[in-house]
Amino acid sequence: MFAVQFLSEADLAGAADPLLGVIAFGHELPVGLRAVCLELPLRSLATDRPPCFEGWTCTGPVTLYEEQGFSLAAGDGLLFGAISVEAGPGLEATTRDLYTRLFSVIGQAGCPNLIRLYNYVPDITALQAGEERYRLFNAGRRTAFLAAGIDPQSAPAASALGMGGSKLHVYFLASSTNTLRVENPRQVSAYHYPQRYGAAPPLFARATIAGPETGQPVLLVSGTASIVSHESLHPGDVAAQTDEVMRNLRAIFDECSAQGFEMDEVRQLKIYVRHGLGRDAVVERLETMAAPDRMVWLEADICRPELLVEIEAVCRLKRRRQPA
Ligand code: 3EB
Repeated sequence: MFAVQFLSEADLAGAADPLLGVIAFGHELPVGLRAVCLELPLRSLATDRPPCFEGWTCTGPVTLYEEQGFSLAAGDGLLFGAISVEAGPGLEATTRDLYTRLFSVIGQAGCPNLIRLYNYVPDITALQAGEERYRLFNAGRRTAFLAAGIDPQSAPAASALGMGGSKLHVYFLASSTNTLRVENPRQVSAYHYPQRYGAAPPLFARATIAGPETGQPVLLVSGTASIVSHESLHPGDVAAQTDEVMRNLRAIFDECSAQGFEMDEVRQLKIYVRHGLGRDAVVERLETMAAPDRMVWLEADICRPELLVEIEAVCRLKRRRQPA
C-alpha cells in the first residue's frame, strides 16, 4: 500500500519508505530527490510554518522512468505520475491529448485502475473565445475517456483547481488492483450534472477507496465544495460554505460506513481558499477534523466563481468484519 503525508525538507531527506512522488506548493523542491517531482504555482497560506511538501510513499522498491511526457514512479503495484504542459488557447485539445497519453501510460504499466487525479488548470474560470476554460478542460477530458473506451462512471476521485501561470499540471496515482468509488447522496454525481454547467460534464467520483480488500484501505476524497444537489450554496459567505463542505465530507464518510468501512483517521486535508480570504473562519471549523500538521492551506481558484473554499481529504479506513 501507499501513504501520503506532509513532510518538511528534513523529513524528505530522511524518509524511511521509498518515495513515489513529491509535490511542492509555491516553493522549490530540494534538489536530488529520487521521486517524481512536481512544483505547483499555488501560494501556501500558512506562512507561519516552514515549507512542507506532499510526499507519496510505498513499501516496495520504486523504479523511475519517463514516458509520453510523464514523469513516472512504479512500485508495489502502484504507478505515480506527473506532467506539466503549456495550456493556452488550445486547452481542450491539450487536455484531450494529455488524458489520452495518461490512459496509455497506466495501461502499459499494468496499473489501469486510477485511484486519484489532481488537475491544476491555468485561468480556470476565464473565458476563451466565449467558452469558460473549465468547460474546455471538461470537454477534452471527456473526449479522452470516451476515445479510450473508459466508462465515465469509473472515473476516480479528482480535484480541479485554478491558478495563474501558463501550464496545466496533472498528477495521479494508479493501481494494478481494483478500487471502489463512493458517491455523495447529498450531491448529484458530477458525471450527471445538468447541461447548464457545460455540454460535457466533469468526470470524477466523490471519493475512491484504494485497497478495499486489504487490511488498510485508504479513502481519497475529491475536492469538496459548497454544492448540494448540483447547486452552489451560500455565495459570498465563506463560513457557511465551509459548514456545507463539512456536511458533504460527513455524508461521504457515512456512505463509506454504509459500505462497511469505518473512519480510522484523517491523514491529510488540503484546503483551497479563493484569494486566500476568510481563512480564519475556515480554520475554526476544521479544528476538530485533524491536527494542524496534517493540513495544508493554499490559495487557488475554485472552478465556479461563486465558490470560495474547497477541501480534499485522505483518510485511513478500517474494514468492518464481514458478517459470518
Ligand atoms: C464540484 O463538486 C466542485 O472537475 O475534476 C471538484 C472535484 C470539482 C473535481 C473536476 C471539480 C473536479 O463540482 C469542483
